[in-house]
Amino acid sequence: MHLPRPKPPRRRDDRIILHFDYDCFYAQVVENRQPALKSLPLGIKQKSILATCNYVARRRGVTKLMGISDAKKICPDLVLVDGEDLSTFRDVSKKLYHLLRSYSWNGKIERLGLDEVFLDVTDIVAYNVELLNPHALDQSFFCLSKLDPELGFSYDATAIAGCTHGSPPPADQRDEDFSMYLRLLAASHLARYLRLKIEEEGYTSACGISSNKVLSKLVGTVNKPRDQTAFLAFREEDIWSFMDAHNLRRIPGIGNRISSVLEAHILAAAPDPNFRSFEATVSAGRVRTHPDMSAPVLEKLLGGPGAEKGIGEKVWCLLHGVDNSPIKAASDIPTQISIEDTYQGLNDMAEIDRQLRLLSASLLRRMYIDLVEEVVENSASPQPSSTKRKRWLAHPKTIRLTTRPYFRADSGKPYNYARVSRSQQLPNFVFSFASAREVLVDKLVDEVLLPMFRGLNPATKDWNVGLLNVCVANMVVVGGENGGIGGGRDIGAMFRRQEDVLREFRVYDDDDGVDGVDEMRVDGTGDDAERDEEDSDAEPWEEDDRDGLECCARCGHLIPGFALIAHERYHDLEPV
Ligand code: DGT
Ligand code: MG
Repeated sequence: MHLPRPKPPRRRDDRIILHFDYDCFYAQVVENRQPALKSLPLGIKQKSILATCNYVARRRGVTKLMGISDAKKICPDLVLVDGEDLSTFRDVSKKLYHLLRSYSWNGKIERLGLDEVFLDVTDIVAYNVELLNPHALDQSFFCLSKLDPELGFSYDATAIAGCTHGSPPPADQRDEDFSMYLRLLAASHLARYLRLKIEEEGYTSACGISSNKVLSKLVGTVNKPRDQTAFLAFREEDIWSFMDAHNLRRIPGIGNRISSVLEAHILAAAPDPNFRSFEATVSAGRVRTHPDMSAPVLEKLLGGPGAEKGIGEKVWCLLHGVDNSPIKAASDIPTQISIEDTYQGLNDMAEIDRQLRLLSASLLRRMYIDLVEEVVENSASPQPSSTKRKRWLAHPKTIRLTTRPYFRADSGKPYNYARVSRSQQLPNFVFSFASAREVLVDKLVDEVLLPMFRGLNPATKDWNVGLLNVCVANMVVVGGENGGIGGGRDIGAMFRRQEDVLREFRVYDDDDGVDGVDEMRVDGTGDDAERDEEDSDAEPWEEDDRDGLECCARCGHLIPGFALIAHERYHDLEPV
């Protein structure tokens, strides 16, 4: 008996999302510092692999994540530059993010890793479509500010900017598809303008333009480097066939675990828990069209303890190119900061101690970069003067130590095998500006990390340490006296404090490294250098404490949606 095919999920087309991905990012950062490298094949080395390589090297057959020795065989004159220190990449990433953010009206901008940015431009695009004059489309003006009608750029609205995937609806058809087409068209010109702004800073990029994250991210890869693609698919079938053609593992949100379970189901085999690859043997289409496939079946296969709530429905939607996840409002504060390194089996306590001190020093350095700001204080009397003072933007509440034993790469053990973690409250002394950084590092290691290490590894010798990871999390935003608007009347700060109090009661998932932000990217050697969970390949669908909060367009504070109107009224009453 044939069961009826389950209903495909409904898609929403009311948003316009841009997805930017900078070309060979680390390589471009290095090239901008040493322009002579631009014309040479360049590889950025991390331990024994290439984190990335420039397009000159790619044309010679070198690929991202290739082993150094293989790359050298293919391209003997490959120039290798060390990319272990991520700080310059982070700085450039932040600069470009702030540039893009300065064009957002609704503050909905999200960074994914160091070189990808989602921007929800629904509002700015809708405003500009309203401005279009059907009799002079070729002389259109894209307005970048509602307040200043002269701020913007001229463009030709008779055609899409850049490449397209799919075809436009018939011009005589004035229906929903046509209005979607106009919005994509306006968005494509905005995307080109923003890409040029990024190029003025020295960075070329690819961009995808569509109505949700998954489609924008995937369509942006169709024409790269240095190009953009608008997804002109108006019929469901066109979206499905676009999605179907992708390798299952290439669908953002479908990681290794999900992909190996689904693959095993389709091929009627047992899942291989050790399998880690960036390719699956089945296409997304094969899973979507499999005779017994549906959201409930996916839930049965993928759900269970530790799995994300509603995972079956989510994957079913993704397979159909449906993704209603929002672009979260921007925040400068990372959800966690973690530093790790891998070793070939440390057994000497003095060396473990030394490594913990190195990791802690890096961690504190990162905390200072990301969580401390300098504020200028003006005093009027007795003589006008200004002084600079440091302040913490947020205090992480938890510190976590993770260790893993060393196994040879060919041991067949999965990356997270025997990984153990322990968390505790981060002591307040680390926030002291009065003590020297080295003193804080020593105190942190002696009083916190070494006892934690002994708790995790009670044996007195033969620890065989393969990985150490130190992470701070559970950020509590500090509502400084000058940090908010108008001192004590800061509603945003009040809600954030409420959020912080509640956050204390949230369960901190000690295992989130297994399938979440901590998941290693693909090289499979276990040789990843310093990792930064904020900057890692966190999936855009990851849970975030800031869900449900909206960004106030005037002060940038995150406010619960229900309180936004009251908050705006508060601004209206504010003395100018
Ligand atoms: P693209 O976008 O194909 O032109 O090239 P990239 O280099 O921008 O590659 P992408 O966008 O996948 O990643 C951005 C940067 O992140 C890249 O320059 C190096 C780093 N990265 C990406 N994947 C990995 C990985 O699996 N391991 C390590 N260590 N670094 C990675
Ligand atoms: Mg890239």
